[in-house]
Amino acid sequence: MSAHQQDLLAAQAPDGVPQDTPVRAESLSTGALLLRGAALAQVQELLATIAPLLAAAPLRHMQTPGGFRMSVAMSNCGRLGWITDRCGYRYVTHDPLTGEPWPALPECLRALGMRAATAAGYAGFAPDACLINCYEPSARMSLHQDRNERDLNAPVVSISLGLPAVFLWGGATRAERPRRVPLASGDVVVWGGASRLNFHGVAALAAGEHPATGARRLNLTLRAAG
Ligand code: MD3
Ligand code: FE
Repeated sequence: MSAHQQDLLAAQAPDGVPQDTPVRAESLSTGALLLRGAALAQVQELLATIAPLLAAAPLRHMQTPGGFRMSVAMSNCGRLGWITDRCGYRYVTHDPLTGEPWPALPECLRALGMRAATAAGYAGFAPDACLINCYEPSARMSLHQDRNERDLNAPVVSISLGLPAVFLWGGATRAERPRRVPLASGDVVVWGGASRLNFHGVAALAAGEHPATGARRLNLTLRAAG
């Protein structure tokens, strides 16, 4: 990682909190950059920030268009939120569960996403949606593409919190056997460019206890959806 990228990421640490774990950047494929530990200094702050949002827009198990209950529980914050139901996958401005607009995108989350995107070469990233995924042991996400966002030139920034997971990183077609990439709490990944439409998923979460989240993994994905 360049000194410039290091500076951008170091700027995320709140005042007085030393970023004692060095951030290492690892290219997963063209356009996809894994920044291990980039949000480590902010794990508690991020969890405290989203707790009240999840009280207003509770995590829920959505239905796929085919009628299956997703094992991952989801909610959103930001101007737009991603949902799935019997009518399909889409972004909506209001939470169908409460009828209210999704909670606003917290500034610390927007800033983290913009810094990570800039460090990965996507300056000008302006997220307007954040999908919050919650995995309990055995929850998984099968291989899929993210293509509901209007501007597919914008990257997706993902932040992992809590229990570790095995991310499944596939190719441009479903036929390509996915690579298994371990993701830990505080890891940030920026997915864009040539890899933006790659198939991907998450293997069934292994049981465990994490000091910050208990028996759960949360994943936040910042997106430019609208
Ligand atoms: C690569 N979530 O919410 S984050 C999803 O860990 C999703 O909860 C997983 O896949 C999770 O759609 C993986 C990493 C991720 C997110 C979006 C992507 C990777 C991506 C979009 C395009 C390419
Ligand atoms: Fe996805």
